[in-house]
Amino acid sequence: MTDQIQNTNGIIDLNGTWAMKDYTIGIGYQKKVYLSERAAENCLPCKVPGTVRAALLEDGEIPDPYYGYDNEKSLWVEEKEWWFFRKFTVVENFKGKNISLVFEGTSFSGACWLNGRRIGNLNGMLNPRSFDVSSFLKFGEENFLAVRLEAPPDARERIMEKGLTWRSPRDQMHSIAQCVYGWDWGPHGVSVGIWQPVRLIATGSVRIENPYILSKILSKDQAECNVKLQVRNLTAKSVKVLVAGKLISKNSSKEAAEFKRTANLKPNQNKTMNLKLVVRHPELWWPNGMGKQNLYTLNANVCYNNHESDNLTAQFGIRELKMVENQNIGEFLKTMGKDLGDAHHLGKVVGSYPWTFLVNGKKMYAKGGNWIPGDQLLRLDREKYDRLLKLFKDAHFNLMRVWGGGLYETDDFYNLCDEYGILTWQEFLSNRNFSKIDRDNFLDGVKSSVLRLRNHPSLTFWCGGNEFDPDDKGSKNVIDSLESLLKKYDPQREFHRASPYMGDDHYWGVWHRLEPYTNYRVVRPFRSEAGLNAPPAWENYVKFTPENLMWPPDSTFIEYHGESDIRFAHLKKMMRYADEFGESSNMKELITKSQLYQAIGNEFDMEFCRANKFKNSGFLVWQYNDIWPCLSWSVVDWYGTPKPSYYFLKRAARPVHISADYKKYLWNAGETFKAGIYLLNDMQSRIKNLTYKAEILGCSGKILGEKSGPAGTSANRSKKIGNIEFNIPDSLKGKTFFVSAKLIGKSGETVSDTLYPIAVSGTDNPDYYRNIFSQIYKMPKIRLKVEVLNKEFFLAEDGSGSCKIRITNSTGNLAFFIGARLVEESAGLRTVFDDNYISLLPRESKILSVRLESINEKAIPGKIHFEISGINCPVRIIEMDIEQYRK
Ligand code: BMA
Repeated sequence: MTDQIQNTNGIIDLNGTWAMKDYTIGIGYQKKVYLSERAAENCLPCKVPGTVRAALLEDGEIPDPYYGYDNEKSLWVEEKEWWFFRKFTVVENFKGKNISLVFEGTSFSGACWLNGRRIGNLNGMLNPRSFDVSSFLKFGEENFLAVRLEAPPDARERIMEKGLTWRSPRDQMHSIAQCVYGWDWGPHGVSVGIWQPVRLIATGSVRIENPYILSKILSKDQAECNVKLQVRNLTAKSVKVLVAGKLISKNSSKEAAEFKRTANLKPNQNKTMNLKLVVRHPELWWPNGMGKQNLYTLNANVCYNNHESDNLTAQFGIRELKMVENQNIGEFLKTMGKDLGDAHHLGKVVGSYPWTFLVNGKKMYAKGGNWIPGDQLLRLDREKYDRLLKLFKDAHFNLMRVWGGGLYETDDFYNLCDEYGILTWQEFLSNRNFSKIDRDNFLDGVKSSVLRLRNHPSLTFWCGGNEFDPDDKGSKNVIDSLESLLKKYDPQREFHRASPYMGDDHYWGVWHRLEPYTNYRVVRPFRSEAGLNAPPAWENYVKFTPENLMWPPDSTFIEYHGESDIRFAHLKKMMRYADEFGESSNMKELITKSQLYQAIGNEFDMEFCRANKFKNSGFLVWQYNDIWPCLSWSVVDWYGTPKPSYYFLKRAARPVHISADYKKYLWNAGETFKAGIYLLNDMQSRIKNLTYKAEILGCSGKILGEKSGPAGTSANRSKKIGNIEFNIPDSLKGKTFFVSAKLIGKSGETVSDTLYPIAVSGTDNPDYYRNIFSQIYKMPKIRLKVEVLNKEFFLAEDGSGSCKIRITNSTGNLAFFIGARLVEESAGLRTVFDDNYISLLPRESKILSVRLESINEKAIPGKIHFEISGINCPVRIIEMDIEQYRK
């Protein structure tokens, strides 16, 4: 493959199609395939950035590893050495320039050769490499680039049982995302390949690098930007250079500040230039829900001998972030000491980081999730990030924890977080203990990532990693060095040694220890992990599950595509929760029940944390996304389809929301059920003159109790606005009732609403949860009225459109857990629902807005169908004739 490459701004892109070939370890090198005259024959095409397994799949050489147990069929990739080849020409006028060959990420280790000469080693998935190739390149003729890579040797030490490979987490030895060895939501499968871009960068003999922009808000009308730039003299003589640049508002394209400075550089000197710039009328960057995401660009260049020698651009935002102490932290610290039984929950150190985010002087309650790599085969295109992060923003979320066993996320991820107002915290490598790590290699990877990411306004602080003790003998030293390195390269950001540590909580009693979701009712300064596991939507589940493993659920399969560890009894846990709604008779039903529990549990946790706002300063659901098609804690599955839990959390995260808090959901007849009613206000303005209405409803929709009152609270505050109590009669033994709460606006409109099922035990055992909600499956059947409000529909040239669907319950009964989906949904035609998995009180009606997104207009078929059904609402299909909306 030879390309005539265009030079744009001194960058030569070497991404695209390469050739690849495997050898037994050592053999490719022995055969000297890095020499063009000995180049391998019968190569396969592969995409860069990309991985070997992704290429083999595309080339039809392996079955889809995500189907059934087929992951096993391509793990042989880890046993081989892989060679990648690329031919290219470089235009004549590049001669005399300083040219670097940059690999932004290769997995895992190896070396590269240019025109037969070894130019250096590649070592570490998270370690970019840059080589000076000025004297290795040929100009105006063909160049031959060869790269050799192999998996780390411990990838081959697999845990096998029942002929299958299970997760094999180990002490962190390498600069590699730990989850590639398998995690409890992902299979074993170490990615080999050039998984990040490759490019040649050509400059003159003085370079300008590593911009670092810090902003300070001086007043409403003025901000100060401190710009640090490194200017590097590549020559062996003293030079005088001119460094100039501009700050430009992305919003208005207007220039906000400019600078011009001369500098004298000694031979080979690397000089840091500090520039203090004043920006008048700064347009601040705000997190999602608090204001606009205004961004600025720094364009800078260095001139030497009256010619531009190098230039750079960097995106940044003007915002100030401080972490401040939580309310009542003293109270928490008193109990914390006693509470340290399980180091995994709170870390071992008594004390707390400040956990409240203060952005541009305003307190922000954090709502969001935990992020893991988006694909096991590392097919990480911008569209995929965009869908997931846009959904995240739509859910009123504002904080993502980039979990430590994954990646130091990509530029696409961070650029989108900047654009969508998603704050992040980025962790470094995860797991257990760092005593065996190649420390220098690890720190080298960290340094590159910090230099790459530190200007993003979305990035809040750095964190050592996930669930390990950063103070134990093996790790302390490494974490201390990490901290010093971060102080040096990003002094303005805080560093947390680990998560959990000093006040953040990973609560796993619910799910791993089978506790009911009301056990989430423990106030911690910050809840950074908690969640419930559920399979993806039925129509996605069937895509990766072979027919013969479908029903009854096969425990090995569920574990393989679930917690990836045969000892974890995944199926048992799944049934523990799903069976509260009664035994299932098919997989589709089991999925619905499992998803329903996940949805209610997560919603309750978010609402409980919010109700204790600023004693607790945030809730992050474990986990937001998936690495492959699986049964996991994710709220959006690998296909990009939200689970019901996504919509329950979205409602629970509404800036203004009403919620109920009860200490348990399994009661006995004769007891008095009590719930506190809370008004949750994340707006920066106060709420007044609203009312609330709480009701207790029987399964048939009959009102058994009622309470209403005024609702109001000050800005950015949660407040208990009322109580509802209900003496549970004997007649409800073994039955279910519902608590409904509504926040009602001045004109009688519903501002926010919520509904919770509560069970009355049929036995005397308070810990017997099986079947407690089975009455829900016997509720009177309701035929829903479904209408498409066609007038709202349009179809744009890019193939996007939107419509509204009105769903009405015209009966006197309750319609529970109603989901809508597009039957024709596919990778090329996606939907985004503003709300879904709703319930309707007697005679209630709700409107769902649906956005259709397709690759192009033609990807939308002539007719589309929405399928709507609820637990007690038989399927309704509505058809829309798209033809009439085409131009
Ligand atoms: C925590 C996380 C993950 C894990 C999750 C569910 O331990 O940090 O490592 O996937 O719980 O078990």
